[in-house]
Amino acid sequence: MSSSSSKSAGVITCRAAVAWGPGQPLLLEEVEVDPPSAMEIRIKVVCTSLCRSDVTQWQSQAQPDLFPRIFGHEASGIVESVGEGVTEFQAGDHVLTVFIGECQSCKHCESGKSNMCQKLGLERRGVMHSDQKTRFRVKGKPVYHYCAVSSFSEYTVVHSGCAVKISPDVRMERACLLSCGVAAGIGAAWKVADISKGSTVVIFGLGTVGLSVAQAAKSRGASRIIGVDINPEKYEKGKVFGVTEYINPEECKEPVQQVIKQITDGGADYSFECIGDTNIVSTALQSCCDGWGMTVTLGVPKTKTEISTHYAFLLTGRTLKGSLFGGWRPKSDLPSLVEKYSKGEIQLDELVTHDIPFESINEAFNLMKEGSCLRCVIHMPK
Ligand code: COD
Ligand code: ZN
Repeated sequence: MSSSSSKSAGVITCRAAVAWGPGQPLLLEEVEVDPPSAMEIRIKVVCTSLCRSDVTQWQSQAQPDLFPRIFGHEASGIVESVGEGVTEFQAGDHVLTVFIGECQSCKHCESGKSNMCQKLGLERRGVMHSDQKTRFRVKGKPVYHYCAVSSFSEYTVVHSGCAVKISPDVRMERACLLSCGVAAGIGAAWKVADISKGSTVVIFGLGTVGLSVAQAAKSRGASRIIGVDINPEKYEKGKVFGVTEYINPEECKEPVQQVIKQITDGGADYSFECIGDTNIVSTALQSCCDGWGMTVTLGVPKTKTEISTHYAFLLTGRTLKGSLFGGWRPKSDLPSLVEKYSKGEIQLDELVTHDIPFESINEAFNLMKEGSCLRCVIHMPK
């Protein structure tokens, strides 16, 4: 346990990075963390990486009532204690947190076709799934959660369905990337699109998510992986993950979809939206070919939430497919991704541009706002 935390009557007092309002710098505050309720576990967070959606939600003015709030959802940690009824975990287990759970008993979990768990789906109201309450307090006030994970705290409570056990041999300071963005990118390519050998792939946005699509497309034997990004610095990094060609839409004389159609003889086999801009969905759809072209969306929209496109793009046989967390069911599927990382079959280390101590967490937010990082891994005190 860290020197700054203490235990009493089941409540742990420790430090958390608290956001007091949209876009306001996080303050390291002393918070109280409740013991885990039934079917929940309390975790000592070891490492947590900053995901674009933490920043998007922190900046958003859409839910001003959900402050003070603790963000963070890409995390690795060690189980500190378990609530009533938990048999899957025990204190000392190493885990990854996940922002969509798998209850393994609802219609979707039982279908084997979906990761849209009806009980532990994406939590947007800043509370725990089971009782719509929070497990944190600061200065006597409840602190809202984010995605029912809230990993920017030395300790956090999650539902046992929102954590996945990993081997103690796995590097916690890198495996946390598989909690969200990297797994989402790999799943979109392997599970949702199911890219076949020799395919032509276009990726809009070469952040961590887009680069994860690229590495997964490369491993499937895609013949061309075209990266589209307004930041020219992304091409060098892209090459490391298999990007074979780069297009900067701001330097194109024609709309980027026209350029792509020209260089691919009528459009790519697959395109992926990894920017979080709903306007790009139509661009991506127009960049893939008639007949079998497929566009997969991964981005969580930053502003406008509606999409619009000409119906002709569907009439001509293209498919528009949505995805969340790459279609992975966390408990059923994530362990095999962790194993692939351990065997060197998935690149994570190359996506980490900064290792940052917890005290400097605002630096990670600044780097992501400026677009000058891929993943920043935040290290909690030992
Ligand atoms: N044209 C081309 N490229 C652009 C444009 C544009 N108009 N605008 C921005 N870009 C580039 C940026 O230069 C950057 O390189 C890239 O797009 C975006 O990358 P990042 O680093 O900002 O973000 P990522 O890669 O971490 O991914 C962010 C998504 C926007 C895809 C985000 O929605 C996400 O993480 N989605 C997948 C994970 C998920 O399912 N999350 C749900 C709950 S957390
Ligand atoms: Zn995320």
